[in-house]
Amino acid sequence: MFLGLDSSTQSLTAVVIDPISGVIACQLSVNFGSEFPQYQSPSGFIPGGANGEVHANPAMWLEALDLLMSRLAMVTDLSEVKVIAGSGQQHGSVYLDSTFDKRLAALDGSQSLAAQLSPALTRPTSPIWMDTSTGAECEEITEALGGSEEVCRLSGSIAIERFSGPQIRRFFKSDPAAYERTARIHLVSSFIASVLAGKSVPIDFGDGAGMNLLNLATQSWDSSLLAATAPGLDEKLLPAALATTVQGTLADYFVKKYGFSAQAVVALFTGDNPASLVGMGATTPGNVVISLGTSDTFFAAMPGPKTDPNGFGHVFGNPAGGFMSLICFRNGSLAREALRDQLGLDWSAFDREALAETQAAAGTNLMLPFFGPEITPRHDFSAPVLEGDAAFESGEEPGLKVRALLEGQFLNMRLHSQWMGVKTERIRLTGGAAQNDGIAQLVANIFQSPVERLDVLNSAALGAALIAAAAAGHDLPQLQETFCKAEAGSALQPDFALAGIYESALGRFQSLLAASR
Ligand code: XUL
Repeated sequence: MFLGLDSSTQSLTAVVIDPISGVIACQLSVNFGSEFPQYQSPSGFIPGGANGEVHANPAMWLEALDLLMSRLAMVTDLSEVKVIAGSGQQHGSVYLDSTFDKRLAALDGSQSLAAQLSPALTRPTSPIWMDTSTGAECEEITEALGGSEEVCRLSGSIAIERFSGPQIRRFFKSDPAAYERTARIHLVSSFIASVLAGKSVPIDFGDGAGMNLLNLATQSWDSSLLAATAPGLDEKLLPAALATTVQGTLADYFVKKYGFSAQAVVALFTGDNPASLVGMGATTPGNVVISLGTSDTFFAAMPGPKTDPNGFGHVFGNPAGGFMSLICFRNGSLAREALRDQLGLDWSAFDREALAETQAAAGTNLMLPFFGPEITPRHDFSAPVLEGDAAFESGEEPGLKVRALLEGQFLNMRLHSQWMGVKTERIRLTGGAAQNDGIAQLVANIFQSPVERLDVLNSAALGAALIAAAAAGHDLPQLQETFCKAEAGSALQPDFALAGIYESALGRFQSLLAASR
């Protein structure tokens, strides 16, 4: 059996797979907010931070690891687990002094992980991906490199507030003595992997690319980015490596306390998005995952390290080798819900009015679907922009508005993923709104690609379990074939007759966008 863990913003999840019988043997989650109220982090982070700070306490993640393992041991024979791999929320960074590795090597089963390892933290809490406090540091790094294009060309993303490099720089500037005492900097992923391995293990290429520090072309820490971030940083990071590499045996602590085999090994952990790419069965170029959530995300495998000339999208390492894109759209469900409420509709009316009753209007009316600031494209929109016929612009036919909003969202996605230069051959759609047949058909029509829906609950933790099995020599494409199947009957073909209509709508959408910014 193979164990995948995902340490996300709100919870720690485990998925155990048996690749021979092709079954998920067990899935379990521990919710940080409800299980550990003493950390006062109901949604997994400390609310009310000043100046855009969003931090979480790493001790809480450690308590969750102990609790999850104890619950897993009650329902699974953990001595059957051969390899453990995992993923973490991306960008979160953990700062540790020189006692960390000694503490890891001497973990005592009679005490908790949190009690034994927390004293090694040089920064008591970790900035996570929701943090926006590093605007000044992003500017300084960008200036030192001679501009955003260069930071993006080297690292795959322009300097971004939530990325770990700017966060490290802010720590160095605000508490230089504590930075100096920091011997090791980990990401959430490599921190948890290190605890399991009983020694500090590297950051992988997937998660490492979310730091503005990894050189995509050489897959190693970039000396000019390191120098622009903080002094002595190279000594605090281990060389980055591929996720599927095994790092050593599981620490004795877990063997004795939870009944794992002494032969169980730990593979490198990666970021939750790279792990999801694996868990959604989308690691080969041509496959695209669109996740419809509070924000929408688009991610896809890429053969080479191409970067977004506009600097909106990100490039990370693909755990299966090669690269992947990640593009976030802030106005996802937020915008869908805002329009639904404005028009006083429920979801089924949204679907019916928009899509069944307005078929003939496909590609006619345009809406820039932004109810507030957007990041792709980066602009402070305040309300949607409309361009179309009188019935649409006056709002007398609400269905036309719904159609134009959804078309606008997916035209915007198609437009801002073109830089990847990879032809979309199959889209795997996930997230709440993916279950809506009208929306799924619209995605197929706009991208002119088949769309499948996937019945995967915990795609990152499942991806991690597949990485664990691949690290032991199982064939990854074969594993994906078994574990990442589309829901029966969920596949939709595009309406090819609409290809030209949406091609022309895409051009008009682009012009409207250019005129509105
Ligand atoms: C990606 C990002 C988020 C986190 C969520 O850049 O910030 O998707 O990985 O866990």
